[in-house]
Amino acid sequence: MTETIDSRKTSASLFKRAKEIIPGGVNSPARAFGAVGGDPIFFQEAKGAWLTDVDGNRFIDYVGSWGPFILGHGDERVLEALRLQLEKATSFGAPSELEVELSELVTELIPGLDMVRLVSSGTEATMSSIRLARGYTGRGKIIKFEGCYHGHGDSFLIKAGSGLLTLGTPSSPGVTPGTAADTLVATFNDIESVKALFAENDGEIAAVIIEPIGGNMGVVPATQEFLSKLRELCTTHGTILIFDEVMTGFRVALKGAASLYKVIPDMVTYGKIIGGGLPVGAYGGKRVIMEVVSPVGPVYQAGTLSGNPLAVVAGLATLRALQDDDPYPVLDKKGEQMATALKEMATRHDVPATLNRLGSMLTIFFTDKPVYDFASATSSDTSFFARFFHGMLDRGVYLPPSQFEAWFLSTSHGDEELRQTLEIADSVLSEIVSS
Ligand code: KE4
Repeated sequence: MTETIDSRKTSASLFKRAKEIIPGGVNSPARAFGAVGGDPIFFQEAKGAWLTDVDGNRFIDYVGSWGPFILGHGDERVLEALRLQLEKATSFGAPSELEVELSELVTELIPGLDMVRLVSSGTEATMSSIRLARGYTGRGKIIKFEGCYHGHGDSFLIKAGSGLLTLGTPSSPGVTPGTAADTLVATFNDIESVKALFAENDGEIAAVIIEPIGGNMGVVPATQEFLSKLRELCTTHGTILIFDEVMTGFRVALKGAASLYKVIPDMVTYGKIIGGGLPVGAYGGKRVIMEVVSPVGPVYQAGTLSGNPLAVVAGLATLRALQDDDPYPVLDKKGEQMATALKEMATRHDVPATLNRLGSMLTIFFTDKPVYDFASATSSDTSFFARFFHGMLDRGVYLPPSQFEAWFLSTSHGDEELRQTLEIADSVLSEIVSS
């Protein structure tokens, strides 16, 4: 399938309308094509590994709504759960059995997780987790890592990844100097940079928050040694270690990154897959910490639609399907196949490329350097990525519109989708290098 898609006129006219009433015409800057140029595409349908845009063009989808659709779009088990729930109630603003079931399932699955609080987004989960860590420890500072993204909470918009990198600035105006001063930034995979911050701020650090497998500077896994030493350092200093698994939770393994690295954090945050494509986030941890959250303890956190039945049944159906299917070995094999083939074809076309992957999330960095932190990730040729992105898009493959994001494979990406994707990637690389 190397013919290019024919028309985007409906997308273009929708984008024109959208820009009049929505900033940038998008409800999240990550969708705005800021890093790759051109106009975002408007979609109308999705099924399995495929998207259909408003002009009827079809695309193989490697964004998967930024991670939730590990089972592909519209898994029948999720749809059936939603259909049944729709007829009963979508939200009560009061407790329901369903949120107890989802919370029980997550705490049963995840090592070291005694209690969770359900919220409506990953940002709410991470914001709440650091407020709780501050309330529990009585300390004010946090450590994050350059290139990691933890949602748009003020404390995190300092040297962050994901959409911020598409705007050319890793920090945001509007964050007060006082807030920024409480966020210390270390270098990913560099334990000495963390030790230095602890030495300079001894007794003041409430939490270290990290994506155990970075996904927002592109895929950059932490090394085993780094994560193990980070655990030791936090334990020594009485600092809460938070794994932000909004992206990696239930993505890289059913029991998350903690089960892969055998490193147990004090708290963990979730989003994306836990809601099966509907708005659910969660934060949780050891009982002694979680019981500081209101109404049991004094740390306040609340939410109108937290744990709402409609979103929760989508998450429950997704997690139960993952338990039943155990798709992780197959997803890992698909990811390996894709990464190996991309690396081979880049080499054949004499294109510098580094492939980072963990399970079904991967990134091709157009650099000849190994990528193990933010600085090495940003050595990539982002203009080359932009050309590659549009070449793929024009031929019906929808990649994340930024060098600094993860591609997501799902159980719906079959041999045919992988074959078509690789055939198209080969022709796009060939066209770029010969132009
Ligand atoms: P949300 O508030 O977007 O649900 O979650 C924020 C978040 C927190 N932590 C991690 C590790 C995340 O990856 C995210 C959100 N991920 C980005 C994509 N890399 C969401 C895309 C967007 O912002 O539109």
